[in-house]
Amino acid sequence: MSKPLQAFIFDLDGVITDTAEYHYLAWKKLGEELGIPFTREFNEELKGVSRMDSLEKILTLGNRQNDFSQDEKEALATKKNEHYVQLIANITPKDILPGIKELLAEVKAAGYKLGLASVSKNAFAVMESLELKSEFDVIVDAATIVRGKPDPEIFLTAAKLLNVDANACIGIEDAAAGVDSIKDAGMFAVGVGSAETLAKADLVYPSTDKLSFGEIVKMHQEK
Ligand code: B16
Ligand code: MG
Repeated sequence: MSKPLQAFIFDLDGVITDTAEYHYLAWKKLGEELGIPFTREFNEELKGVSRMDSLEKILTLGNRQNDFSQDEKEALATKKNEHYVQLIANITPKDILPGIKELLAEVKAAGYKLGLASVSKNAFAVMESLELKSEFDVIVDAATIVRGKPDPEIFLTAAKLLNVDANACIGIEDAAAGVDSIKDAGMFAVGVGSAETLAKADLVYPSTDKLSFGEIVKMHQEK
């Protein structure tokens, strides 16, 4: 049996807002510039993965992992980030995905704590643009952790800072690497996206507007 529920920990990109699409477009542009085109299917492997690890995966796909020095790789990652920063420049609260505001309100009304676990170095800026920063009790981003998803460190750090046990937490993710991180942290995992890609999650919804607070709480309790 799980401990009585105490907290919800949300992923950012692809759960709270559709920046997962912007990461995809920015990497795709860099990939094309390098002569390494890739599909949306391959992009699933990049979701939730840190900037440098994503670059390594793309270079490996193009068999170019040994073609660049560390400095050149840093420059490529910076270039991707410049594409990405342009794409997120005009984000406003209107870009919060359907159903998320309602879910956040239900979580708070029920007295549960609220955490954010994003490996993005742009997480604070995006949360500010969405005007959501002050809603969260804790925000854990790339600056706070050493190991990115799928390592459990980011979700465990969020639970620690919220002062709650891992199995009293629900983690919500759109990425397979993120679901692995939640499960290895010992939490209940809610996936948003394809049931096939997110097979390790305890509960999967096809999109954010289908997230059901009542069902999630009930399923966590029964686990
Ligand atoms: P940045 P999340 C992750 O954020 C994204 O899913 C992933 O695509 C991105 O590469 C990573 O952040 C790093 O982002 O380049 O902005 O530091 O899903 O953990 O909120
Ligand atoms: Mg994500």
